[in-house]
Amino acid sequence: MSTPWHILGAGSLGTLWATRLARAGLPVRLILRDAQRLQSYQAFGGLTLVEHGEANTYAIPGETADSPEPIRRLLVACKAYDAVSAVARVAHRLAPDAELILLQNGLGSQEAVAARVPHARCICASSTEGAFRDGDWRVVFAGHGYTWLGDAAHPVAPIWLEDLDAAQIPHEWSTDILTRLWRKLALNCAINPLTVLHDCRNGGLQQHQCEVATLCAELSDLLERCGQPAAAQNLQQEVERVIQATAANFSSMYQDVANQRRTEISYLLGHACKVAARHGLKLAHLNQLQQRLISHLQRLGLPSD
Ligand code: NAD
Ligand code: KPL
Repeated sequence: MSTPWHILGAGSLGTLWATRLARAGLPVRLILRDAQRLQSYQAFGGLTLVEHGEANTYAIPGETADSPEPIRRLLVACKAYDAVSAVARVAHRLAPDAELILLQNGLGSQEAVAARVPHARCICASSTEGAFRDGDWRVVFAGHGYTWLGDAAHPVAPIWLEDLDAAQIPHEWSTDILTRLWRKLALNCAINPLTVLHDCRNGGLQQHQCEVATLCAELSDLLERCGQPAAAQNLQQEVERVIQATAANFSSMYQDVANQRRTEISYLLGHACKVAARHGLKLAHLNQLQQRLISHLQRLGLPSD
């Protein structure tokens, strides 16, 4: 039997992956937060994926972190701020050859997870797929996209990519995953906080072109300074292209704030400002943006970390 996929975090992306893997006949186990969530899940009888308006339910077995089965392949599908604590709860179950796939947006959480489980192979992912929950244990596949996977320490692709082919999860093995993660971080830093502060859709930033351009210039300096010149190339043009292409959408950070959910600020803007400070780089506008966003979140009573 092929190696089971353990899915840590049955939220939007976790469900999107779990249901497609299960649909392909691959063994999948969901690791739920606690006995209460497990009971709720079992009462529902499975995870539902809604795609092109059609809902299908998959009876994927669930368990908690203290289940005894060893874990060889773990998809970490929590938010960046939950990733280390969630992985710590299953660390004792990781087999000596365990591999972790980290789906978190931004940067910082991947390094923290790798430090917590130094013997496991950690593979980072950057995804443009989109999904959201529209009910308990139910997820809507909202945006078809692509997932790049890579391991900055070992360029060799893992054998289980064939499971992703079977599950029809569009993907590519990337030998420059860090560059991809930095590029996405820069895009998110140039767009997401401003949509929150100006209370607008992505397209609304066309009214704030100077502000966007100033941030792009500082972000490009940062990318150059931290050894990511390829991620800095034509950043402003790419940001303007994304603003135009996604003009009608609300950014993920905007949606988090609108739904009174904690944002991943520390792994986006927070990470950028921290790395800049470490390099002795003064990025006045980026720091000011971080302060404005923190004050805004605090005024709304939301966590600012
Ligand atoms: P989500 O909030 O929908 O799901 C996270 C899940 O993890 C929740 O169900 C939560 O209960 C669970 N969780 C947290 N701690 C846990 C623990 N200790 N044990 C078990 N479960 C635990 O989040 P999401 O939207 O799926 O996002 C996950 C990551 O993927 C984020 O970093 C996000 O930025 C990134 N991402 C999401 C999308 C998307 O469309 N949703 C797209 C690209 C990237
Ligand atoms: O990734 C995004 C997000 O909303 O998180 C885009 C659409 C690129 C805006 O930054």
